[in-house]
Amino acid sequence: MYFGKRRKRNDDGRVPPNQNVTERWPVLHYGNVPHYPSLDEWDLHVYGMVERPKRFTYKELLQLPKTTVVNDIHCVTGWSKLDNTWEGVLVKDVIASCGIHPLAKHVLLHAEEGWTANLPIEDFLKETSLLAMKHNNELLSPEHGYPLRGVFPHLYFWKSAKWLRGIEFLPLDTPGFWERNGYHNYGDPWKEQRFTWD
Ligand SMILES: Nc1nc2c(c(=O)[nH]1)N[C@H]1C(S)=C(S)[C@@H](COP(=O)(O)O)O[C@H]1N2
Ligand SMILES: [Mo]
Repeated sequence: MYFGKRRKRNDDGRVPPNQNVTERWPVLHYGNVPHYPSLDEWDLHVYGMVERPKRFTYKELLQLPKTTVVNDIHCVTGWSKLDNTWEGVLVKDVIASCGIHPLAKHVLLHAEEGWTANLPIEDFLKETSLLAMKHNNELLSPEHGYPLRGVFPHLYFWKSAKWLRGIEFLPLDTPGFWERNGYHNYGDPWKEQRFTWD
C-alpha cells in the first residue's frame, strides 16, 4: 500500500531533485526589460567561428520553418514549470546556412544590455534547443523575453537567454553573466549543478 503524498498528474520522474512544481510563471532576470516600439531595428546576429556570419531581421526569422515543442523548465531558484508549449525556430534551422567552423566548441548567447550565457556547442545544437517567439500560443510578453528567447530545457533555465540578440561561436569556453557570478558553468538540473562548487 502506498501512503505517500499523491503526486501531481504526470510529474513522476519529470521533476529534478529539490525543485517544486509551479503553475505560475515567475519572472526573473538581472537588469531592465527592453521595450520595442517596433522591430525594424531589431536583429539577431550569428557570428564568431562561422563561414558566413549573418544578421537576421525579425521578418527573416519569421520566414524560417516554425516549430512547436512542449517541455518542462527548471529554474535554479527551485521552481519547475511543466508542459510549456513553445513556438519558434529550431536552432538547426537558424544556423543551417552559416557553416559552423570545425573548431567552434562553445556558444556564447548575447542578450540586451550585454547579458550573456554560455553553453557547449553540442547543447546549443541539441535537437530540443529552440529560439522561441511564443509561449502557450501567445507572443512572449516583454518580461519573458519578447521578441526572442532561447529555450534549452535540459539545462537550468538561466541558460535560456531572454531578449536574445547574438549567437557567438567560440573555440574556447567563455563564462557568461551568471557563470561568472557563482552559478555552475554547465547547469544540469538532474545533477543539481546550481553553483560553481556543485
Ligand atoms: N537576457 C536575460 N535572460 C535571462 C536572464 C537575464 O537576467 N537576462 N535571467 C535568466 C534566469 S536566471 C532565469 S531563471 C530565466 C527566467 O525566465 P522567466 O523570467 O521567463 O521565467 O531567464 C533567464 N534568462
Ligand atoms: Mo534563474
